[in-house]
Amino acid sequence: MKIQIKQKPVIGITASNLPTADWDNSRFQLDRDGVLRLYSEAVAEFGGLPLILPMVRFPLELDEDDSLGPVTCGPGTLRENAGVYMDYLDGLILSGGGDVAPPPTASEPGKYQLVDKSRDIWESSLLAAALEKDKPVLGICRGVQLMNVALGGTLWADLPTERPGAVDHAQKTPRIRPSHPVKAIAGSRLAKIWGENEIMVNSGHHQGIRDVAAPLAVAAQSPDGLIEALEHTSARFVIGVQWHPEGQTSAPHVRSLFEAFINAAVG
Ligand SMILES: [Mn+2]
Repeated sequence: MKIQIKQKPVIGITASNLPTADWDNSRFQLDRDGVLRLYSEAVAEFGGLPLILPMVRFPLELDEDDSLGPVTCGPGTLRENAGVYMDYLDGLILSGGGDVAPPPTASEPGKYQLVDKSRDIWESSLLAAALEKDKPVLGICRGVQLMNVALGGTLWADLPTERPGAVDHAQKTPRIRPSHPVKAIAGSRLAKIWGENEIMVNSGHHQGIRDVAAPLAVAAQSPDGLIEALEHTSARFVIGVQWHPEGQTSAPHVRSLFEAFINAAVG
């Protein structure tokens, strides 16, 4: 499908809270929303209008242990504001980043890296709103993990120590280079998007999908049996991949994935 300028779907891309240099030790200087430009460029390349979503700490849903103090915003809870965002957006990308916060039952919470609970709550709210409004969602790396945890699934906290195998999921080479094969599950939506042949993907994750949340289904696996993609079984288009397609946009399987996502966002 060729997208005309007026049809361009607006795709929200979630951001990480990137700490800046600690120059005056104030939260106003420490908080900065950011995401690699590769995500925006991939959306633009396939006909969408990228829009980076700031991680505003809307009130009333802060954790009790949040030490940042009260935040003054306009009306509505974080969940309600996420709903307004999703009314406006045509699609959502849950981007990569640090680990989703460990569950209270985690035996080794020390294995979790760069945890940001505010971001988890914000992205879970956006996902819930997208599902409610049947807007397309593409989860990337952390994004597929967030999707699984938000809907009731679990993660491997640290693949190298908990599930060592033949496949290196934390490649040392740049993310534009693929490093391990992945195969779509026969009959899955992903298999329809790129066929059932093996594809080569990049891999930069130390956590992985363990138990799959009930509304999701396994859509692809690597040769060591690790789950590499999930898709929602009833939503129109909710897919998460464990690799970084935004770093491989010349690969035919990535092109067909982004085209399918953007076309779903057009409606
Ligand atoms: Mn991998």
